[in-house]
Amino acid sequence: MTYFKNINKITFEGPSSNNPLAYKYYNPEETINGKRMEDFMRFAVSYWHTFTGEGTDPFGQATMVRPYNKLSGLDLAKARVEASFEFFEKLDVPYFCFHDYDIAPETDNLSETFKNLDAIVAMIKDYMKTSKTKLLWNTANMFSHPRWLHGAATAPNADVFAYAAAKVKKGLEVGKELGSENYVFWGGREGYETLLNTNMKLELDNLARFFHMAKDYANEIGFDAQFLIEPKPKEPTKHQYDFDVATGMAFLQQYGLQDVFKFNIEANHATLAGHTFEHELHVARINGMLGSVDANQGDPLLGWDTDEFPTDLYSTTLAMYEIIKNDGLGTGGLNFDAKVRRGSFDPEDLFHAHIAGMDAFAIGTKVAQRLLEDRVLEDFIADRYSSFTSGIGLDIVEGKANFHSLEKHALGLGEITNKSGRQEFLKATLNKYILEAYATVLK
Ligand code: XLS
Ligand code: CA
Ligand code: CA
Repeated sequence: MTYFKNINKITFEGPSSNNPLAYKYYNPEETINGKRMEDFMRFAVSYWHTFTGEGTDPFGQATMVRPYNKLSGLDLAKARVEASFEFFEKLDVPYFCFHDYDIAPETDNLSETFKNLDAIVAMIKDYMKTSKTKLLWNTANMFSHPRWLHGAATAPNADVFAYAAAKVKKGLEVGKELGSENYVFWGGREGYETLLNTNMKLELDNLARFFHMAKDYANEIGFDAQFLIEPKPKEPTKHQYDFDVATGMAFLQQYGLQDVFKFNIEANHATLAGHTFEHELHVARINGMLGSVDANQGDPLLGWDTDEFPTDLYSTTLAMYEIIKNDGLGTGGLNFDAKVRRGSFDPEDLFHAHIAGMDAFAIGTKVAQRLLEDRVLEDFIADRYSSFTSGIGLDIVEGKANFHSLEKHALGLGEITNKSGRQEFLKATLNKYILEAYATVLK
């Protein structure tokens, strides 16, 4: 059966194309940083928003028109698999991601849930034999069902902890079966609402115990995927334990897990934490912990996780600047953890949304690559810190200075002269590069 009937394979037609169902800037064959764009960007479709999401919000019912809407249970799950592989092929996308709960129905009986999962995983494996689309990461949904209302690995109830362990154990087996390149741990409800009823120390100790057990089991079964923590500051709990990259790093170091994990950084989670997307990417990068990216964007007027498709070229440019400086994402990729708006309910909107996101990142990549080639920010920053390359500055950096030598230096100084940070000039330069990229691309 064909699910997306009026849509042909999406191809690169270039910026002058007026075909809405074509890539204008994303050319999988073009070279970025010595790699084909497809291999460098490693775009992924997220199963939950694209195939499982129904368009509900706290005030309204489902709006999405989908060809499999009338089905339920395992029939629905199977139809979604068929539709998803048709979608991957038509979009020509190299990766996808899912939660266990997205692909197969959960019941109140764990063995039954596992059986459902086995049936769908077998079907996906079959499809993957003839598809180019691979699994970027899988994860376990431990936040939707009421059993997780107080958390999973940080729940105050040991039975819930055990249930969570069983789910992740299965998730690691599924990841291995499907050749997943990463395994994601997003905090879900791992956080708290009020200290009046919370033993934070025990909850954090338990979370670390859980992660160690997960790694032990992955090693035991020979599943060598990169483990990723996905920080988020709030929502669903008021205080999420994996607030941001810096908080996550402190936790990993405290519990001896720093070599086990890298970070999966989501744009909308960064802004919820009061950071920019590029701040989170930068903190992870300079610490060698940038693993993968959930590519989306929030809405500055709304204070929650809106998971919009990324179209802001400043954001994609500055994100790709970090990613190119990181020499790509290794086993990670750019996963569209993004959903079409409630009002964009046609199946065709799923294509428009992904095309918009992929083109926005392709433009960002081109601009970032030029900025780096011309060493626009690099040279400016090097000059700004040049006082640390000789004299007393070099002594500081090389560990040769102490408070005696620094006092002596300071006493010999006249008035100190500072240099301008030239922020407005640099922003104008960024504008120039974005506009020039268009001009070159368009000519
Ligand atoms: C929710 C998260 C979630 C993770 C995977 O806000 O983004 O979807 O990416 O569990
Ligand atoms: Ca995410
Ligand atoms: Ca999100």
